[in-house]
This record gives sequence, structure tokens and C-alpha cells, in this order.
Amino acid sequence: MTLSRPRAFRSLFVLLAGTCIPVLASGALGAPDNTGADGGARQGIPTSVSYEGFALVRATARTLREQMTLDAMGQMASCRGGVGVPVDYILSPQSLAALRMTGIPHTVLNANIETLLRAERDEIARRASQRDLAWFNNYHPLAEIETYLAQLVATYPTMASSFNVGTSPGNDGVQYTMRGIAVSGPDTPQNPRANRPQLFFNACQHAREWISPATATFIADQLLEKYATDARVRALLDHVEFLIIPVSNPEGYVYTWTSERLWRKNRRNNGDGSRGVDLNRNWSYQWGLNSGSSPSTGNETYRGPSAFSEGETQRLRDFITASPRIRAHIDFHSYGQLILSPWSYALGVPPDNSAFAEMNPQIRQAILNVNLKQYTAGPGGSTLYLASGTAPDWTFGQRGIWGWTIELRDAGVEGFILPPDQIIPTGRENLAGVMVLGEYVAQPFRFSFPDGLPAAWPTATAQNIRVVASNNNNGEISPTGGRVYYRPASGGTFVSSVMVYDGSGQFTATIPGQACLEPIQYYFEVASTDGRVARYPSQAPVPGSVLSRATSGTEQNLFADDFETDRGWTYATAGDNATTGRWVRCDPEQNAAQPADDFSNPGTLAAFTDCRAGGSVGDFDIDNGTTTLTSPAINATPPEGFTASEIYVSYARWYSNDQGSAPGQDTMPVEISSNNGATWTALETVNENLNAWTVKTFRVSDFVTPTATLRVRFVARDLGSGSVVEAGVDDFRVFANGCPCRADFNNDGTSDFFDYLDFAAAFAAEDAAADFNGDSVVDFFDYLDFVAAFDEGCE
Ligand code: 0X9
Ligand code: ZN
Repeated sequence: MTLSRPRAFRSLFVLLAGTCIPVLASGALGAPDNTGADGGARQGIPTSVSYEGFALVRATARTLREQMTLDAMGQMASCRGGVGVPVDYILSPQSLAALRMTGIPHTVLNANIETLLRAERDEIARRASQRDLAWFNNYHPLAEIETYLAQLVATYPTMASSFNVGTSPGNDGVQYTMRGIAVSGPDTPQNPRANRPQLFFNACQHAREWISPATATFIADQLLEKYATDARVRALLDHVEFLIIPVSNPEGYVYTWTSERLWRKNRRNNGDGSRGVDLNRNWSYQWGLNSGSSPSTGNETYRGPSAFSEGETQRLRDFITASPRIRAHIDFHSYGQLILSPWSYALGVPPDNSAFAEMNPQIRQAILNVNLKQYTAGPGGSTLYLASGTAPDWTFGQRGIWGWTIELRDAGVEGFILPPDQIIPTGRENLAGVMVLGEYVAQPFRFSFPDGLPAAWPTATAQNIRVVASNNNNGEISPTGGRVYYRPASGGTFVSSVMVYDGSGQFTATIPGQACLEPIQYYFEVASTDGRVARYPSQAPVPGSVLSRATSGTEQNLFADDFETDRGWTYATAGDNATTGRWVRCDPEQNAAQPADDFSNPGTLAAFTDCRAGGSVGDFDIDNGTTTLTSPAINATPPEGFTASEIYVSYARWYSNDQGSAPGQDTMPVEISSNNGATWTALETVNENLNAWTVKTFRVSDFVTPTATLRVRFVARDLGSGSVVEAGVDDFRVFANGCPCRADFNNDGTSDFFDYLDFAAAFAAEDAAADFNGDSVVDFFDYLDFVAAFDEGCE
């Protein structure tokens, strides 16, 4: 999506070379003297030369001779000179004395320009120590980014240091040092920096994606600046270290400033007139796939002659390999607003996707909260497109480092030419995203759940959940420091209970039964012996970062048949006229229209329209008419404690009508009767060809009254000629599911004075049964809740 050129090349800058810049005009001295070949270097006066006592003088030569005299006496400080024109000169004290004797008309503008220069240097230093956010109001060439990083290091010597990973290859004749900045809280004997896990961010593998180095620099800047005032940043920086390389492709970046704004690759001379390797196709993990990279030199995704053929990717690889404390990696790109986890080289996710499954939504949410910008999170290959040989596939696939690509703003309007007023907002939202990732890396433990998390949660049933906490960052478990927090989704504060510790990393959390059909929210927390905590999900209880599960009503089967035994179904009905493929209880054999297995587990048999596969798909299917499968009469009257609207029928069905020469000509009506089959009401008419077992559930009272003589029938048929029809039914149930009336304390089917007496007795005895609100204590609030429920009564 981002490979095409979104718009015509725009010239965004003017080259300064050849332009007259008066040496003392404001701004001319504003930047230190960068003398690289990067087109971003600006003119200045070396500050090692002192102008103490030099004057700035405006003089007007009346003759050529006077003009030549002036030129000999001092340094011209104006752009243009000439006879009769007022021209500014910088004059030494001696020259000034000499000038006075010549009689050439002049005025002294400033008697000691060193005071001007000093004032300017002071101003630069003052701004550097404030490190004005205004720096992020525009994009900057390579040299200025490096200067800015150096200023950060100078301003925060105990927290920031610069590092370099080596030099770029010099494909355009100039090699650049590939620099980064390391950011963490001060090193102390109690909390040595060398013990902290690291996050590695690199940006600008793709030269034209200017917002990426700007964002990386912004993140470094803000982490450092906020350390003093923001407790969250301080807590984070005291436990992790950030390693940030804003420009991973310096030669390409310089080239976008000097020559071709929309250049993407590095600057390798491919020897055939074409230039450049796509660095983000050059990493060795799954390098060389034609899906997602190109073998052609001229292509924008040219992967290079071999994996790691490029100096830039070699430098980054060697740095990462030599940094065993790196736990997480983000490769910043633009554009598209995407958070992409592995894999990029293939569709699908890695075998251990747990960190990405947990982080993707939380990073997305944190970014969203800042400026309401939607970033889409998901695996790179399926969310964007296939790309092989990318950096994050390598960091995760090869090094086990959690690796992401973040595609920054925008979503596709300005594209690579993102207006500079979006640098700060993009930086702020991504700072929030990387904070969340940093906190995940910083937390003392990670969590896993040997039995999974509850998938179904019947009302009033307490859930026991096994929670394993394993070391993530210098975490030593505090045995009494495990808690589970929960509340009804409708609101209220989270209440917590201690999780029972088994002494070897495993806790058991117990969440008490809940109000019927009220979804529950919950999260886990484990403390370390040094007083830190880890949570699952890590950002809990931030909204959107807690676990949530619907609870179901109490369930009671009235009839359940897995077709493993004969439960009285009728497989042939008067009037059925199909000549083959009639309903029978059997073990299905696989062909294009039939499954290999029944639905039940365990189990082998289902009701099916002849289970034999035959030699071709049309063998043993339904031919020439109808075949009907009818249930026995089922007592579906609501059992004690349930109402008529709480009775359901459910079954797994198979239907295939898309094979053969005349597909899609038939349907299968499913009907229900409340009068033992005298009259029938349609439940559904099956015409979808999923060729899969599909579970359907219906509330009986939406169709007929649930009586003692309920029947269901499946009318499979081949009405057209030449169409192949196969059908099956398994795991048929009629059941009650509902919320027992809470005022019926003694469960005798009614709510009356005896319920009141029984509750009062249990309450007086402090019996657990009187814990009416399920908060594990019997207290006055249970009494209030019971009285409220009793007032409401049962229907
Ligand atoms: O193609 C790339 O290298 C990245 N996009 S960009 O527009 N910045 O060039 C995306 C790489 C991430 N992964 C996948 N696309 N799977
Ligand atoms: Zn990119």
C-alpha cells in the first residue's frame, strides 16, 4: 500500500549553498558548524576565534580607493558592497583607529561584537538546556538530529549516553556514524543499570519516512524530560533502558534531503545502473521469499544479493546480537497507522504469540487515548501485506525478542509528506504506546494459565483459575502478594481476594459466583518481594485492559442425545419418497459432501443421510424426493425454578448442497411441534453450504409453547435432478437455562415467608449461604441485598 508514490515530488527546502547569509544576521550562527556532505549543514563562525574588542561599523566609501581601503582594513559583514553603498565591516581596534583617520564617513553600530556573539551563544545554550519543543516543529537533516541527541546527552548526563553501532557503507562516497541514544534512570548501587532489561527502537530504515526519525527522537527527548516530574516515567526508566537509533539508513536519509525526497532504499550501487537495497527485506530470517520481496535490483523491495548483504543491516544485527538484555524491539516506519506483530513473511502468528496477543490491543488503546487516532493492530502479513526479510521477524524469529513494526501517521492522505505540525502529536501518541510496552518489559513477572481462562461461566458457580507467575524482570514472588480483582461489568469498584500460593510459582485464584447473566470483569496481580507488582492484563485496571466474560444461566438438560444409542428417533415417515440417502444412525465416511466424523466428542455416530462415501460424491446421497428425521416426544415443560421462556432446543447439523453438477437447488426445513407432531412450525430452513458441523440454538417459546409432547423434525430432500444433497444431525438437546429467582432462598419454587425465615437463620448463624452478594463475608450488605430481592419476589 505504501510502495507507490502518493503524489508528485514536492520541493520542501532550499539549499543554502550559494545564498548570501550576513554573518551577523539572526540565525546565521544558530547551529554548530556541521561540515558533513549532508546538505543540512549551515554556515557559522567558529566560536574558537574571539572577536573581543572588534567593532561592527557601517561605512560608505565615496571612491573606489576608499572602498579598497575599507576592504583592506576589515571583514565585510554585508552581502553587497560598492561605492556609495553603506556597507558593514568588522574591524579590529587598530583598524577602527585607522578608519577614524581616513575621514571615510562611518558609524559604529557596536563597539564590541564579542558581546553580541556571547549573547547568542548564551541563548543557544539556554535553549539547549530547555531543549525547546519547537525543535519538533520541523523535520531536520541528519547532522541536526545528531546534534540534538548530543544536546540530550549533555543535558541529562546521568540518564542519557550516546552509542554508535559502526559506520554506514559509504555508497555515495561519505560514510556516516550510525548513532543511537541510551536512556534510563540513573545508575545506582541498589539498582544497577546493567541489570535492567532493554527495549530497542530503530527508525528510518526507509529513507523517505521522515516522521520515523522525528518520532524516535521525540520519544528519547520526552522520556528524559519527564523523568523528573512524571512518576510513571520515573518508575519505568528506573527498571528498563531504551536504546534508540533514529536513523538506520543515514545515506538514504541524506539523499532524501539533497536529491530525491521519496527515496526508500539504501544507496548501494547495484552495478546495473540501479541503486539501492530495501534494508527491510535484507534481514536473514526467512530472507529471499518471492512473496514479499523482490530479486530485481530496480525494485523498491529489492532484497539484496544475500541476507545481510548491506552494511547498515550488518551493523544493526551485530549490535542487537551483542546486547543480550534487549527484550523488545520496535522498527518505526510510515505510513498507515499500524501496529504489526510477527509474522510478516507469512500469514499467521508464531507458536508463542502470547506477548503479542496481550500487547497489541493495549498498545493500540494507549495510542488511541492520546489523540483518538486509530492504529490497527495485528500480525503484519495478514494485516498489511507479506514482507520477507524484515527486521522484527528477525528479532523475534532469530533472537526471541518481541518485535513489532509500527507504521506511524498518517492513514494515507499526506503519506510520506506528513506536515511537520503532526510530528509532536504523532510523537505523543507513540510515547504512550511505548510506555505500555516498556511497562510490560519492566514488570517483575509474566503470567500463564495452565488450564486457560474460563470459557463458560455459569451463574453462581465460583471459578478456580490456576495462575502461573514466572520471572520477567528480577521478580521474586511474594507468597502472599497474589490477588485477583473482580467486579460486575455494570460497574462498582473492583474487590479483590488473595490467591493461594503453592510455593513454586503457581497461584489459585477463586472468583465467587456472580449475579445471573451479569458479565464479570477481572484481572490478576502478583507482587514481588521488592514491592513491585505485575498484572495480567499488564495495564489493568485501565478501561479496555481487563478480562471480561459473560456469565450464563443455570442449565438443566431435559433431553440430550448424542446418537450413540437409539433414543427413539423416527428415521422414516409416511410420505417419504427418497429412493436413496435416507436418514440412518451411522458413522460418516468422508467425501466432498460428507464429514470424516460425527460431531460428538467422544462418539462416532450421528443421524445422517446414509454415511457411505461411495466411489463418487453423488453415490448414496439423497435422490428423488424427501427423507424425514423426527425426534421422539420430549417433555419440555419448564422444570422447577425455570419459566417457559427459558427452554431451548439445540443441535449440531451438517448440510451440503454445493457439490455435483446442479449445486444449490435444495433446502432442508427444520420444524418444531408442540402437539406431538399434529402441526409443525418452521425453526429454520437450511440452505447454507458450510460443509461443516454447525451448532444452532433456538428459544422454544419464540416458536411454540414448550409442552410435554415437543417434537423436532429435519426434512432433507432432493427435489431437483442432478443435485447432491447430504445432511446430518448430532448432539441434539432440549434444555432449560435461566436465572433462578434469588428470592427463592430455599429453592422450593416459590418466594414466601419461609425463604425469609431461612435466610434470617443462615444470617444469624453467619452461614456462608447467607453471603447473598457473594463477597465472601456475611454482613449487613447481604441482609440489604436479600431484602431487596425478596421485595421484588419471583415473577
Ligand atoms: O514494507 C515494509 O517494509 C513496511 N511498510 S513500509 O510502507 N514502511 O515500507 C512494512 C513491514 C512490516 N511488515 C509487513 N508488511 N508484514
Ligand atoms: Zn518503511
